[in-house]
Amino acid sequence: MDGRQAGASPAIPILDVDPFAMEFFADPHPTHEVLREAGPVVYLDKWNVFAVARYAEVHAVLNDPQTFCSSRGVGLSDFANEKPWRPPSLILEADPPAHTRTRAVLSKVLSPAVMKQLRDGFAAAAEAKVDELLARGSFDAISDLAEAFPLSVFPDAMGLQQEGRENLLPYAGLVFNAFGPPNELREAAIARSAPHQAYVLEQCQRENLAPGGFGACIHARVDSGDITAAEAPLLVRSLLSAGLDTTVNGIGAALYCLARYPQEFARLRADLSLARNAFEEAVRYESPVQTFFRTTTRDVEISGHRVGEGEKVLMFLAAANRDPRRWAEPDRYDITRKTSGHVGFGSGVHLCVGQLVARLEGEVMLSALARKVASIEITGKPTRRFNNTLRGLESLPVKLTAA
Ligand code: OVV
Repeated sequence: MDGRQAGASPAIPILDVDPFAMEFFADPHPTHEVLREAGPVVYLDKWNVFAVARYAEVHAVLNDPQTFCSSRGVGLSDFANEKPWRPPSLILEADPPAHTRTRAVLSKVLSPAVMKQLRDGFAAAAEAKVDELLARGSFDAISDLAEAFPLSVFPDAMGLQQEGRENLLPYAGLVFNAFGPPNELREAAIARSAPHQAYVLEQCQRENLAPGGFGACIHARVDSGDITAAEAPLLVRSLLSAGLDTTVNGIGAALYCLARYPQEFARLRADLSLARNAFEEAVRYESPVQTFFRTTTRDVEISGHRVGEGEKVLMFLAAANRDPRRWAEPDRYDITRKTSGHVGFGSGVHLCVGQLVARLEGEVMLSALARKVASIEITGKPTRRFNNTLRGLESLPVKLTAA
């Protein structure tokens, strides 16, 4: 006997890859290829998880939330066995049917009609930021632009007080590190988290959120009976967790792409209507959110390979977004690519509920750059920021030339 039985699933390759190690973060793409080519599903024995890195399987897992649930956590930690580091999110870490009601609330708060009201203000802020940076000439494209622009629009759109906003990026960094394994990144972030958590807890309260903002709009849904008074602060917390660092890294990705591929920046300058797709393609190309986990709710076959109940399945969104089975020239940043179907915002019932805010920020910034800037030159060595879930730079020294 070779240990196999008729009808048994073929062996799942076991890989000695740590996708939460610094060496991996420094250059993940060769290892993404190894993961994709090893098979439709692999096992990573460093963290005892199954993983999918091909587009078809990532898409399939995202679109079967009954089998691949979120309510046991979308990080490595299984909430069925371990106490979560904070009360679970009512949207991210929930499954239908509970998820459906909270999702509907945030979906309305971040709707196309709301984006229409925000657009002119966001566009004016983007133009002012680009004018200011053109006057400086040389600056850091991460701190001075990719962080500064979202910080100039998102906290106001939320309705946050001025005081304490410096806690927002550290809190988000913590949230995204906490999805990872108990490595140094996660443990250090949690160890320093008390002031960041205290700030966010306080700002989620109704009395601290200005009228007209996303936060007040969430609390208003208590009065209409859609959510309870206890649920509202937690839904505000979701926007504070997911609404800033993600767009920082999305805009950072787009800047890094346009700086590295000046021919694509030239194409954007020649046709401003490409701004929105240039941002979308940067989300595909860099995948600011690299990974999420699901947990199996039953024994399941993934492309003919058996996975038992209660197993963590790691989805490599970034690897799916460059799978040559799905994308032509996947490693090329092409602002006219048909980007639809990329999983940089996820897919299925959990598809990013804030994607319209992200796209609005990305579009107005790339449009302002395309109108006002002739060239983006990288003037120093970019350095990488390390996070268990987010991919992005710490620093990108650039020099802009006015159009
Ligand atoms: C998509 C996302 C990331 C991080 C946190 C949350 C959501 C949340 O709902 O808290």
